[in-house]
Amino acid sequence: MQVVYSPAHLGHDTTLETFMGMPVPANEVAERAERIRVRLDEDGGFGLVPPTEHGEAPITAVHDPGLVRFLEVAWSELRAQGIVRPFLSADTYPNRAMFEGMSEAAVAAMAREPVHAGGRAGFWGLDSAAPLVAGTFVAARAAVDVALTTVDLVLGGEAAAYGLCRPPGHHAARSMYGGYCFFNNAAIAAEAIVTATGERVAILDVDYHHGNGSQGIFWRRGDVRYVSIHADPDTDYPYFLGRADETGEGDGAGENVNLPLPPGTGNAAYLAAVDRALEAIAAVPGSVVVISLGFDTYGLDPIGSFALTTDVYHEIGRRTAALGRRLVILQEGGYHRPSLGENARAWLRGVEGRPFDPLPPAGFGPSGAVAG
Ligand code: SP5
Ligand code: ZN
Repeated sequence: MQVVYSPAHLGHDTTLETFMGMPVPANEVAERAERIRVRLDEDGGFGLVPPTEHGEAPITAVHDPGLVRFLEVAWSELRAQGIVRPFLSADTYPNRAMFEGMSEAAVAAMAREPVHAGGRAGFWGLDSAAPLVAGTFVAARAAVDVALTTVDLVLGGEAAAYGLCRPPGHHAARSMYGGYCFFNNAAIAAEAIVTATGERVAILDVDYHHGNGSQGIFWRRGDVRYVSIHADPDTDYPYFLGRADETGEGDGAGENVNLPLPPGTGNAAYLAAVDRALEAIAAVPGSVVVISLGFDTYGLDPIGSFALTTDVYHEIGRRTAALGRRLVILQEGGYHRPSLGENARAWLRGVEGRPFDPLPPAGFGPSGAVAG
């Protein structure tokens, strides 16, 4: 299988994020993508290809141009305003209750983008855990090109291809970044596939977290079905979306399928949810599925509570390929760094119908794997 990768992600060199007001070591770090790249290289069955540039038009097909401009200038503006920080994080968010009692017209007129960098980050951002640094915009643009090049490979005839996107994307909505995500790589890919083929497209989101951004972008759309298996938002980020009764509206009524699972979910219950998700995808026409692939469902993940094992990723990949559709597989989350490469290798070998033979731990490989 072809793996699309760009070293531009290294510029998004996060070391800290905030969690409930405290600086903590960043979870979404460059080492994640490097671990996966090195491990797939050690496997020997994957070919690495660079992305090609696709420009801004596919991004503004799903995102507000104002979000794109903000992300482009956010770091330089922070510096220009003399605010010394290792990363940009919001000061104040426009909580919906701030505008309570005001008419929609009054809110639209008054809730506008401020000048202060911490206010602008609040205007466009969902949460304080998505650190923005000097290289973030270039990295996020490259992640979109990775996703769109993966689409090109599949529309060009590959049965499946894998885009090693970093930063991830599924929390980014039309006019909002957050949750370690800046541009919604999977949504941009799905939109590009609809435009290129005229077919219906399904997104299967198996990251631990609900992909609120993908759900929102396609909420009223009849041509993109969003199916997600994730931790119950009662207990997990993003808290305010992801419940089973969110099914879409208008042309999108019934096209949004949320399968929330409780903390502690293990292999058997997860696989049962995978079967339900695959049924929901098989029920609609179309030849291409976009996968939002996260490994934060792994038992050792530092921010997840599920208990999946590496061999189950192989089985999920196998069952997903058994749909008989072409797969655009895009990396989302997964934060237990030592297992990321092996879990990706298991999933992708499952898709290819190759058996899963575990490799020795990272650090002992022939190609100078990342130590630790
Ligand atoms: C793409 C993706 O996986 N984004 C996840 C964003 C999660 N952001 C909130 C992280 C909250 C971490 N909670 C840690 C609890 C540890 N006990
Ligand atoms: Zn996640």
